[in-house]
Amino acid sequence: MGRLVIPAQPAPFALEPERTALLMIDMQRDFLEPGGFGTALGNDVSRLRTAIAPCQSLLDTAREAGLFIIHTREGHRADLSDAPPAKLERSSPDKRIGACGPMGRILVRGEPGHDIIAELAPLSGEPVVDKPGKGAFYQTDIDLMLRNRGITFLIVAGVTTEVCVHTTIREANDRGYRCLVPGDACASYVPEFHEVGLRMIAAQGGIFGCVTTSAEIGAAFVAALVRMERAEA
Ligand code: C5J
Repeated sequence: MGRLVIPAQPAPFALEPERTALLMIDMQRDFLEPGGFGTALGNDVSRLRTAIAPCQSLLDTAREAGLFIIHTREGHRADLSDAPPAKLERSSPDKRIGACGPMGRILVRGEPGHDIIAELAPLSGEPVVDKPGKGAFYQTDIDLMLRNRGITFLIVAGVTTEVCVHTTIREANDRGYRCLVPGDACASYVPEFHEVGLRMIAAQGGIFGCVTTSAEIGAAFVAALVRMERAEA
């Protein structure tokens, strides 16, 4: 498909599709549907749902272009042996990780709330990485999977902007990946954290990466596919 240049802040982002992966961060029922971890922390989970349609559009684009797609889920073993006490202690016992809620035990692997929302269900062949922390690189094999494929560019979307998306981008940036963040495909329970989180990524010449929209990414890939079809005709 050749090199693509996507309009972005603070500068256009050039990527090679063959070396690009889409990371869909934690689009789980526990964060996006009432009755899960988001609700337990006192949040209005409907705020996160603005990211669903842009994430669907990104998945369509990535699948059409044959990009490597990885979905992540934050959660813990049933015995909580991989959950640090500092993380467990944050809320009252009936609302913390491992407590029983309407979607099963909160943020526990295998429970209904831990699943990715139906709208963004992974297709077969798209790996799902279970992570015990905020960052997708912490205590997971994601770096190995990306390096084995020769991936150096990441498109990172999901929730929440300032927590798991930000932590993942920071981890990726330190490991040398070039990150592009479609801001409309990320969301936060706190709108100003979302805004400032995106600004922080693109600040200081793109200190953690570049910020764009799902529409810009879609348009760049469509244009590249059209160019390819014309060249082949
Ligand atoms: C949080 C996440 N917010 N996926 N997790 O605890 O951002």
